[in-house]
Amino acid sequence: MLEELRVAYPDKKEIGYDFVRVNLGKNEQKLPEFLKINPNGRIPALLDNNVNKPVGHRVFESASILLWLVENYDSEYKLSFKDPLLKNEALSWIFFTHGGVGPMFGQAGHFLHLDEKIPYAIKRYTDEMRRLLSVFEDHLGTERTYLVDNRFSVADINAITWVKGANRAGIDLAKEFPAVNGWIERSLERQGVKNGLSLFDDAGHAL
Ligand SMILES: N[C@@H](CCC(=O)N[C@@H](CS)C(=O)NCC(=O)O)C(=O)O
Repeated sequence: MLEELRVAYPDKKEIGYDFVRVNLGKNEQKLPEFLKINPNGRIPALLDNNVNKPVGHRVFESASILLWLVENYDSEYKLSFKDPLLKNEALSWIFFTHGGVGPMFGQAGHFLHLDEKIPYAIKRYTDEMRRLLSVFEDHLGTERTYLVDNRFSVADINAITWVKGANRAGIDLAKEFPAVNGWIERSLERQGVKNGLSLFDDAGHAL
């Protein structure tokens, strides 16, 4: 999101940021100084030093971070919506992704990579991945390029990092979900998305 904002508003100095790597292997996300930013001890988290000076304002939970950024830095609605109906449609997709896609994809990844293979759990969560992907697929169909109003927005940003990882769970997006695949390919062509993703490896770990 920050890289998309930087592309959209190249002259806005306050969009600059420091990317701080948190080593999950060393449990750095549970250290007291990190818990001050996210009391849940998980990444990502944001400390916005442009407000509430000198301490800044903390934001945790990925969707909350994205919404904070568009509400405060997307003054021309280049990645969000002014129209109340479109704004609410975007919120619906953001909640759908945050409450459904994130947790289910996360559980699928957990059970797929566990040394002990538990067939019930793997089937349960990969089936749920497919069900959620089919919701995106049906919505996008042949008419829509992006989730809301046919333009790339915070709703897409919130979803694509999860969805693009479906192939790693053995789901062939191009074959099973062609509309979703087209949406992901279109999104990944964007300079802001490329810049943002260049900070991470394919599995989503910070480089
Ligand atoms: N609902 C949270 C999920 C955050 C989450 O699960 N983060 C993982 C990495 S993707 C994490 O920090 N795991 C380390 C831990 O649980 O200690 C969000 O969207 O921000």
